[in-house]
Amino acid sequence: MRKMIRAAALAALTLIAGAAVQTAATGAAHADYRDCPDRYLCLWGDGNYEGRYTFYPEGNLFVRNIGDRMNDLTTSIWNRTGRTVCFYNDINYQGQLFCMGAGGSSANVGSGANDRISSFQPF
Ligand SMILES: [Ca+2]
Repeated sequence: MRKMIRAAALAALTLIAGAAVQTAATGAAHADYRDCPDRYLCLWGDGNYEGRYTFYPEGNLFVRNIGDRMNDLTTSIWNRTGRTVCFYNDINYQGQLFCMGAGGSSANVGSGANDRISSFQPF
């Protein structure tokens, strides 16, 4: 029961976030790799492309602050864009963690980068 209430609250927050940031798709749970659209960069809060998520279209890959909802929470990534994307520990592209080539994916970004991403940009 407690879990259901939390899910409902997160869904409500997602609606608010969706209204504020129309370029990025976000959600609380139940997204997996099949929900990541072609030409999008997709980030998930849990391993194996599960949990909370945020999806960014290829034309909107300069994200200097990922925002409170996903800050320091990313564990898995699928880069379906045609660009290499580099990820950073801090906002404003500071403290590079790693870069992922076009079409790359990682079910778990590893202990050095897990739950650290705060910004990213394409190259
Ligand atoms: Ca960070």
